[in-house]
Amino acid sequence: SLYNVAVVGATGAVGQKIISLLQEKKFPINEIKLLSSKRSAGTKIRFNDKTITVEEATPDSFEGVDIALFSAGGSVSKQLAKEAVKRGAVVVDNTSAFRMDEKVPLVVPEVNEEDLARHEGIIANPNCSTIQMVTALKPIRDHFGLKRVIVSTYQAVSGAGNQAVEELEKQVEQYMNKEEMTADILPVKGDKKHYPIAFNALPQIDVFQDNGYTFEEMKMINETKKILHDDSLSVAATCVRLPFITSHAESVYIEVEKKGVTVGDLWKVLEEQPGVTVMDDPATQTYPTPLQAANKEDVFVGRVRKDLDHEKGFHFWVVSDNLLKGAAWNTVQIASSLIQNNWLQKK
Ligand code: 11C
Repeated sequence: SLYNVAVVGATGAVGQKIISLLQEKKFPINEIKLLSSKRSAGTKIRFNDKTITVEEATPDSFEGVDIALFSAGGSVSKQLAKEAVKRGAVVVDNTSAFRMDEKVPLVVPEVNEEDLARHEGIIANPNCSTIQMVTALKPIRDHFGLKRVIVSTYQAVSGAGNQAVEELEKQVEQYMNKEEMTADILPVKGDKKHYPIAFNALPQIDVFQDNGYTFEEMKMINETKKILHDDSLSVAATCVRLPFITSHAESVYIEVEKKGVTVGDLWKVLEEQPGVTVMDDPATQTYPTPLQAANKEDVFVGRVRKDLDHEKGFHFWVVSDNLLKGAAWNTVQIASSLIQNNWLQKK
């Protein structure tokens, strides 16, 4: 059968990718509604050879909608997701608004697809940097157990939205013209201070929490435990923004439970994991990079090494397109899984 689908945040960085994927994957659509803030309403977008005008999202926009894909920021989701559910839609939400809500499944289909079965109308899509890490951790944890994760991220500017990308491009021009670089958006649009991202590295993604970690770091910590169903897992994160446009990279240190695990063992289970591609050969300088991973759906893993001091410790490098597996592709996978498994009906 065919479904009525709404995309909320249709003109944003993630919304645009969702619209492309729905076409490319031939998602079973009867009617599509493209919704946005008042500011972007009126924009025209091509969809399957038709021109569709973006409308302002209001509670009544969701009448008759079966599946609503939200990526317009947390405040829009908080305002409208429940309104959509009230009107019969199932919501897949790309923001942090509901992720830690106990009743809301937080899902990466290759990791915890079965959690979708118990949704009550809203399903949360995890943060991009969490998604790519747990996709790589999943087979390792299943085969060898997992005690501890320490991650440092190298995150792309598109994670902060289209305006942040424009800011980077402007700063590069300013730098080349020997002008002073101006910054109004990064590290965080609403925060008090702004620093140039061009030719720089910013160890702040999202706002600071009382414990000294940023919200992005706490998202990685809390979401990883929720997705893997393991509150006893030790997770620490340092999240850093770098001046490239697409794909987040991560340096991950793990400690497994089992003794005697080798790098070859990790390669084998990672190669067998759906959604993961191993690119790892020092002899040929083979490893994933943000440019190579851009526009691809997979999570790429390389540089797998055994720790030199800790018998159960390993290091590796994970790269994935933050707007695809990190956001739009994971969202579309969730929507497809709901249909294929007959899980659209809420519990
Ligand atoms: C970034 N990870 O790169 C963020 C973007 O919670 O969905 C995704 C924010 C979120 O800035």
